[in-house]
Amino acid sequence: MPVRQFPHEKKNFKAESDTITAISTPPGEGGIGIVRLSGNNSFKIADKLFVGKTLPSQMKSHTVCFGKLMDTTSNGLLDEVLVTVLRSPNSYTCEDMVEISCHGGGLVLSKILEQTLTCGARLANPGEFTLRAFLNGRIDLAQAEAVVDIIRAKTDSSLKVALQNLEGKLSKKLNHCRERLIDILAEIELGVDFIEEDVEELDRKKITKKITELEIDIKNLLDSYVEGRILREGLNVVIVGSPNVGKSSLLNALLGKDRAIVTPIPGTTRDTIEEFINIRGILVRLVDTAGFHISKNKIELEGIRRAKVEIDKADLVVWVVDLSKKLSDNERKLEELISKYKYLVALNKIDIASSRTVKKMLAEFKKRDVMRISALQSIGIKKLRDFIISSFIGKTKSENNLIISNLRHKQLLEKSLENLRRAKESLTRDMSPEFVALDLRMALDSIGEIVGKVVTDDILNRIFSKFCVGK
Ligand SMILES: Nc1nc2c(ncn2[C@@H]2O[C@H](COP(=O)(O)OP(=O)(O)OP(=O)(O)O)[C@@H](O)[C@H]2O)c(=O)[nH]1
Ligand SMILES: [Mg+2]
Repeated sequence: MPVRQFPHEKKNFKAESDTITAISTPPGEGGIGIVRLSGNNSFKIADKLFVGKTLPSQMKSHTVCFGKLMDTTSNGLLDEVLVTVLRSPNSYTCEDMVEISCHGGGLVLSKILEQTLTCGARLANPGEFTLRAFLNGRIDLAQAEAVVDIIRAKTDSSLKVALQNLEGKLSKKLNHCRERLIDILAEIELGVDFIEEDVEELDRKKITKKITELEIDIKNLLDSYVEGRILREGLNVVIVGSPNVGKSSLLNALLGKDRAIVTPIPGTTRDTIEEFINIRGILVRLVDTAGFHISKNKIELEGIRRAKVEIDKADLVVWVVDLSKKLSDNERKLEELISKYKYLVALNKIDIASSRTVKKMLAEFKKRDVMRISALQSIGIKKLRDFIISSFIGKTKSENNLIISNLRHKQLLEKSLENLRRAKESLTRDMSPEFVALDLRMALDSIGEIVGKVVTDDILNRIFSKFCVGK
C-alpha cells in the first residue's frame, strides 16, 4: 500500500525559468572575476555580448572560448574574457549556464553585469544558483546547506564535515532512515486495512523493535552534534581563577606569544581578552578573564561581570589554581559558580610547589579533571591542549562516524525522536494503528525536512538567505 502524499511534497516547488545573473567572485580587486548566467536564455544573452571564434550558443558543453566582451549600447570593448559554456543538465544549477571570466576589477565586473541585465537577465537573489540546483533535483537541502558551510569553513575539520555533507553521506543515511520508516508505516497501514476483516493483528512487538532500532541510529547521530558544532564553529574556552594565579600567563603559554600583560600585581587583567588558536585543526576561542574575588571597585566588578558572561558561553571552563597558595573562600565560591559547567582544574606554578602541597591539592580535587602545569615554564601545556580537544572530539558513535553540525538538523532529529517515542507509547498502550501511523508520519516528515523532501517557502527562505549573491 502506498504511503500517503504529504502536504508540502517538494514537487510542488519548481525553479523559475527566467535567466539569472550575478557576480560570483568577492568584491575588491583580484586576478580574475566571474559573472555567471543561468537559465534558458543564458546562451542567447552571451551571444549578444561576446565576440570570439565561436558564439557561446554554438560551443560544446564544458568548453572555454577566448574573445571580447562588448558594450551593446556603445559597441565599445568592455574587456577581454574567457567564456565557459555548461549545458543543461550538466551544470551547477542543472540549467544552461555561462561563466564569463574577466579581469578582476570592480568596475569591469559591474559593467559586464549591467550588460547581462540589459540583455534580459535578472539579478540573482542570494543563493539562487544553489536554490535552483536543489529545486532541479541535483542536490538535496542538506547538501545545499553544506555549500554555505564549505564557503565559511575556517579550519580543516569544519571543511571535512561540510564536504562529507556535500558528498551526500548524511543525506544517504537520512534517506535510509526514511525508507525504514516508510516500511514500518506500510506494515501498519496493511494492518489498518485488515482490521475490519479481522484477518491479521498488528505485530506490535516486531514493529516496536524496528522503531527502537531506528531510534538508536537517530540518537547516535544526535549525539554527534556537540562534536559537529565544535568542528564547524570552534570551541569556546574561558580561563578563570582568583587574582594572580597565572591566568594571563596560561593564555600566553597556550598562544605561544605574549598577548596579555602579566605582572606580580593582583588585578592586572581588568577586562576579558579574546584570542584564537588552532589545536589539531579545531578553532579554539580562548578568553582570559579578570581575577575573581569580592570587590567594591567598579572596574573590577565590571570585569567580574564580564567573566561571568564568558563562563555562560563556554564549552569548557579552565579554572586556574595557584599551587603555592591555600584555597581561599573566594575560590570555593568560584567553584560553586562553575560547577554547573564543564570545567577542569589547572593546578599552576608546579615549578615552585612542594610535592607535599601538590599531593594535598590533588586530594582536594579528587573527583575533578585536574592538570598540573606551569604557565611560566610551559610545563604540561601540550597535555592541556590535547585534553581540551579530546574532551570533545572523537566521541562519535554514529555509523561511519557521520557527524551532524547544523542546528536545524539537530532540532528536526529531536522532533523525529519524540514522535518515534510517541509511536512506541501508542503501540504499548494498544492504541489504534492509525495513531501509531500518525506519529510515524510526523517523524518521517521531520527527517524529510532535513533533506528537503518536505519543504515550505519559509524553510527555503531561511536557508538560502544565508548565502551570498552569486552562489
Ligand atoms: N613560578 C611561577 N610563576 C607564575 C606561573 N604562572 C604565573 N606566574 C606568575 O604569577 C604572577 C601573576 O601572573 P598572571 O598571569 O598575571 O596572573 P593572572 O591570574 O592573570 O592575574 P590577574 O590578571 O591579576 O588576575 C606573575 O608574576 C607570573 O609571572 C608559574 O607557572 N610559575
Ligand atoms: Mg591576568
